[in-house]
Amino acid sequence: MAMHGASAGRGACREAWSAAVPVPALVPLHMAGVRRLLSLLLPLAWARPAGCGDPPDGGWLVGTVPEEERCTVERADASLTYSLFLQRFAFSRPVILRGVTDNSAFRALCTREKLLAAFGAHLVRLSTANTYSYRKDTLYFFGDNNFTEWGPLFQQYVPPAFRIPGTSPAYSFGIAGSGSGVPFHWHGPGYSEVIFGRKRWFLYPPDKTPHFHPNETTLAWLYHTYPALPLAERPLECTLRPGEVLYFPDRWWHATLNLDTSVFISTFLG
Ligand SMILES: O=C(O)CCC(=O)C(=O)O
Repeated sequence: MAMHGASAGRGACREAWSAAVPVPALVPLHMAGVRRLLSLLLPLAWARPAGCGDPPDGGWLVGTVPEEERCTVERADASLTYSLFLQRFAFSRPVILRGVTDNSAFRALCTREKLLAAFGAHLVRLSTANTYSYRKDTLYFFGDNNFTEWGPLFQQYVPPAFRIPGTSPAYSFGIAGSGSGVPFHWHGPGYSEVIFGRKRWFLYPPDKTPHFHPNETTLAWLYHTYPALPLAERPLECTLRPGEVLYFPDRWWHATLNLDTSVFISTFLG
């Protein structure tokens, strides 16, 4: 896995990373004890926010999967109040929130180098879709986090403040290669924030079942099914970038496609 992406310049910071030393792939060798994990993470707790010393794109690989022509998911900024969120979005449609939380400290812990240092020796279970038995060709790490091991990292994450009454939050942290994704499925409401990379989302309301085949990956669906959809049958869609948080309401169909290697964290409201 390459250490740095091909995205265009981040000024002076870029040079420092062009000679990055390769590190072992993020593949687990054995389960380590909590004691060891904490000792690995402790120095990270003092990490400064991402800055000049950090690689562009967190050291994660930039992909070539295309973005949508036009983002059709509404966006809101920090001026969105809780009552407006409840009124306009919580129970009716998705929204992308920008500038609602500052996760620069968490982001600084999620560079490839830092995650390898803290978790590179740990066993992780790779997942794919969670409603059907899809062909396992876009496996990636998400949704099966051991909260004892990953807890110290999660403690640094600042989730979006808006809650849905009667629900409580649960995190799911993930790292995914370019071209991987989860095909259409639905469940309860939640948030998904991109920490590094880009993640493209496709969404349909609960009463509009998407055209898709349970054994088809999102990438295959994008190339084979999506182009033939009449405009009126296209999903809502948008590509999320670092710092952006998607809110999806209860039972909305959604599929994801990781355009780059992406690092992300979901907050499920169950
Ligand atoms: O973030 C992803 O790629 C998949 C997340 C998702 O759709 C889910 O966990 O339900």
